Amino acid sequence: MKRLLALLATGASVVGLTVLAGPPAQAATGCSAEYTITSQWAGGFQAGVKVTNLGDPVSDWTLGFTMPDGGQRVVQGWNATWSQSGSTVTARGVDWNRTLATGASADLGFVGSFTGSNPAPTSFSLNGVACTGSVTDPTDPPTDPPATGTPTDVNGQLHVCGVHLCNQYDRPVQLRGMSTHGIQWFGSCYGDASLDALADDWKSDLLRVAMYVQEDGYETDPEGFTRQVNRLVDMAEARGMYALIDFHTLTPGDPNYNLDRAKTFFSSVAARNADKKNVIYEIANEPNGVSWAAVKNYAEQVIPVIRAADPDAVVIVGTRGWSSLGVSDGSNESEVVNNPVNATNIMYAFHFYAASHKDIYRATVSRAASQLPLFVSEFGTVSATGGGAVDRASSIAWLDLLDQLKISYANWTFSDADEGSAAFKPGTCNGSDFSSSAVLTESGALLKSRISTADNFPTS
Ligand code: IDC
Repeated sequence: MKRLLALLATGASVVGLTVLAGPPAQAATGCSAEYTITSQWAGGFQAGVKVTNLGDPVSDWTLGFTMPDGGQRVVQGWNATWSQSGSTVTARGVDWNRTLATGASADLGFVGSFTGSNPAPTSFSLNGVACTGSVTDPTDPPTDPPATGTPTDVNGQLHVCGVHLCNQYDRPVQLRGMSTHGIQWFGSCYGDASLDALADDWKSDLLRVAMYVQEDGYETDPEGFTRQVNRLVDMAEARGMYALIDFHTLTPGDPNYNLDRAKTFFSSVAARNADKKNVIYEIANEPNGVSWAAVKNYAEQVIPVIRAADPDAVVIVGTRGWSSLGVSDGSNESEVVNNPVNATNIMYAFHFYAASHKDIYRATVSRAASQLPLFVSEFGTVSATGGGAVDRASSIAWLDLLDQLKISYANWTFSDADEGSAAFKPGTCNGSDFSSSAVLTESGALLKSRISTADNFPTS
């Protein structure tokens, strides 16, 4: 267990340093706060605060702390409403973390600026009560050693259990990975070298294979695209990654337009891949301009085709309003909760683009997650156009929320497209370097740092 004072003495601005506020030997009374500087650059830094409620449950909370150096300012924060007055910083819980049971934690963070030194904050308090408690040092060795082996070795055939994705031990897991761009355009990004990097360096759990149906995709060459998808399924399998077969309908938005194509495609890929354990089927990328009833009708015709060939695979169903659970069409998750697809072992897709979709969407996911099995089969760190700047604060708020809820995700895109959502700089896929930091965009660097952390896959 680390001690705040001892660590402060060693220099709290060291990148990656974790300190605990409060003398750990004291009996737990109210709260503990754990402050970590995750990165630091000239004049700026990013920090995380993990606050744990050690007292009675709270339904609303405000965290306070003091910045000891006059030049330290919170610039932009996430997972709380942040404000600063002089050296006093306050962070108030938001919809999805406002309630904290005894022992529960909330992870918040911010980007800050500083002028002098950048010492760790002091005087953490929760609802006015000093955080004098202690928590187990996260760097202590875990009692259960992490499972060894690839994601598919450890987890085997997946299935839906309650609102979660569960592994072969019937325990919830979160898969974190990347989506291809349209394989009709970016085939050169999906060879042995890039997929080795995805599995070995990124430690990705999954590859989403985005097979557009229109826009020069499947409809132009059904057999050729089916072969390409199967090839990528095999390449993912060889590297121990799950493969999400995405029937990437987008325009037109009514999936029923492609119903016959979907039946042909899925009966083929489901039969061919039935014995594999690494395949998940996503039957309609982003329904739009169409009712939930129409999407449900489509799902109830396509799912039996898959089940007939591959009975045990998980199937993901797109939702209304570009897979926003209806929110982008002025609706919400209740239309699905009240009228779910008549099938088992399915999940519902939720997509977001962090610069466009913020608190209302996050609140929807945090509400819906206790009622519907959700899978974020596509999201971007930028705007819904796929371009523009990375919205770092919103992206981190989203990723923290998905981690907390154990919702699996795939990021758009593992490609070198000339747009902000791409992980690689333009031209990368013409070369052979997919591993160095020089080939990553800002979005790619952020996602690689999130996806490559150790998985938590229970094995008993
Ligand atoms: C975008 C691509 C872009 C392409 C466009 C049209 O990034 O290069 O020109 O599609 O095909 C989605 C879709 C996804 C979009 C992405 C960004 O699922 O196909 O990709 N997006 O606009 N939904 C919301 C955003």
